[in-house]
Amino acid sequence: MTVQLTVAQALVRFLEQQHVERDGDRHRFFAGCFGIFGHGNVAGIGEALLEATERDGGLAYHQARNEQAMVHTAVGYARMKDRLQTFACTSSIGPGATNMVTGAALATINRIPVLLLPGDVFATRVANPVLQELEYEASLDVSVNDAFRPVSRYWDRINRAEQLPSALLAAMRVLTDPAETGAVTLALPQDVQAEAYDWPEELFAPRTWRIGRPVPEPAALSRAAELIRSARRPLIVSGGGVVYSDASQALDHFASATGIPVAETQAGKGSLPYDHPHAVGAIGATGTTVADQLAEQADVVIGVGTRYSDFTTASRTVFAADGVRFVNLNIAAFDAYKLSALPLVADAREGLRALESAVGDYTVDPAYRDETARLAREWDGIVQETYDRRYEPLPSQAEVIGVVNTSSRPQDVVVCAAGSMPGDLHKLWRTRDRKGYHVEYGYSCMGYEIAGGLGVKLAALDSGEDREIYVLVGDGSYLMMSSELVTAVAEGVKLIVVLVQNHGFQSIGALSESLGSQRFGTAYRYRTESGFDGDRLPVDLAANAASLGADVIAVGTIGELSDALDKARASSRTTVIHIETDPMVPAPDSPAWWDVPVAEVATVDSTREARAEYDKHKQRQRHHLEPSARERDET
Ligand SMILES: Cc1ncc(C[n+]2csc(CCOP(=O)(O)OP(=O)(O)O)c2C)c(N)n1
Ligand SMILES: [Mg+2]
Repeated sequence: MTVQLTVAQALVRFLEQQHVERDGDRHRFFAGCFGIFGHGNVAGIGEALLEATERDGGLAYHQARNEQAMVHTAVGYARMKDRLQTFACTSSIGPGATNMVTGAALATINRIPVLLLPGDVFATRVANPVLQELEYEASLDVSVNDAFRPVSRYWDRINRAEQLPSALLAAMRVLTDPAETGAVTLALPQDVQAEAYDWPEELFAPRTWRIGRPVPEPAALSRAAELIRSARRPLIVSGGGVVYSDASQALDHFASATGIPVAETQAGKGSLPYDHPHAVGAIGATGTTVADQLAEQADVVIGVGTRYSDFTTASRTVFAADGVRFVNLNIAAFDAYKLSALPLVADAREGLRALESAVGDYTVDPAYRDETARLAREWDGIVQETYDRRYEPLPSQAEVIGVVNTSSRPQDVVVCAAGSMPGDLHKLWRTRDRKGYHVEYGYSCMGYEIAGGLGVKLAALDSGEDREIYVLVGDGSYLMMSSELVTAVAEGVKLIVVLVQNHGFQSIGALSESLGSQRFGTAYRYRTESGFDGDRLPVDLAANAASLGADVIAVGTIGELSDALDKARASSRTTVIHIETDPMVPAPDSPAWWDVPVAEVATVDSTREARAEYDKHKQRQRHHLEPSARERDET
């Protein structure tokens, strides 16, 4: 039996029938489709989505304001759903499509599933070049959508209707595979979208993609357990994989049974509550003094679900002990093998359970246990002092974080992505719920905050969860992309946005200063004859937010901020709270380094001094090349 439908209609019908199942819980994979229409998709996918509105269980359409932003929203949603559900995103051809490339990179780097459906130029080429077509003289087979290839985990162009079924099945395999997932791009030539074809009926049968929990290979497990049992100062580094695998409980058990302290990466923050007896907080370049001190002396590091970014390893300086060895438990072999580790390629939850029984009665020395608990208490005291300090006349950013944290409930979610706040949040935010901390720090993309926050809230609503979403956004990120405030207003989805005005890129300003480049080009000021060093600009972001339809409260002090947060919580509408902070008050410093190369020759004295300092740090950088026990045994 066949069904006659256009390519776009068939695609939408197929998406409606895809389900995932993990741990016995089965649900639809696509929550809907975000889209912005143009000639490249309006009459193809657009028409198919219109038909879907007439159908029971038809794919729901959501309008966005910016194509990049709609991918962020899909990512925020999928991350909140532990990658078990996401959105499709449809765009026109040309600029609508390339606007999504940044979103695709963000999704792939963070290993979050999103399905991107950019329109493409005519497959028939009869009337080319179509409006917005890139003409690449060396090959008419190329369009701007080829730019998605390196940022997609699966990429295809549907030039003939017959290609659609195999492309859809390949797309679903990648989207639902935790080791492979990321952005999947199916480029859809605008003529092909509208073409009719007789599809085999079974293409539209309900399909369930089962998400497994692979267990570690027994031999690898016993080698890893042997190494851990020999450790005197072991440390667990918990990454995003722990959260996505819902492995917090298994991690809690393993840490409690062995006494091994647990440090967290940005994506892994929240895998244990901040006050868990074995939690030592953030690790790496934005780490706590506790975690970084333990990392420096660790003899065995157990990385779980982490891809060891340079922020986590402090550019490979934080694991400083001679002979330090790594055991990496990761669903992706690529990550499991990093830092010459003993690899355990497995699901985080199953892997942790297996490790716990494989290490038997091993526990750390009571002195080590006491030392980590004491250091963690000391750090928490520093956090409290930082929350409580009152700077005048302008508050510090850390105080703002403190008030938002203390006035939020455990299940509420903080969302952030770029600027000086992610580092401060990593160190200072007291996470009490495994989904309570949502900082996009794989791509650290300015503009993710509001759009991503919208996705987080949509996910909470769809799961029937009562969570407030606190979006923390700097003035720079806000100026880059605040458009989805309008989408939040249109959808009647409530966000609490705390907009921190400090007149420019203060994170990069501080970085620039530390590298001897004197904050060049990082403040928002009028141009004078000597550069952008005039007065501050008369920008009124509070008025801007109000003009987009949000409720706005402008505050000046921490007390006023606290009142405004109460008001925002009581309201059912999206509220933007505008506060100015003093960018010159830093949060408690992390002892760790970050490798940002300084000019080797320069006329500027401050740069030359910074280079000398850089060279000193560079000498501490490690390669971690020592072969794993297995490789050594074989030689
Ligand atoms: C899209 C994008 N462009 C550039 C950067 C580099 N960058 C990182 S933070 C930052 C400044 C952010 O400014 P703001 O949001 O005001 O935060 P602040 O640094 O002042 O805390 C820039 C330019 C980035 N992360 N993302
Ligand atoms: Mg700023």
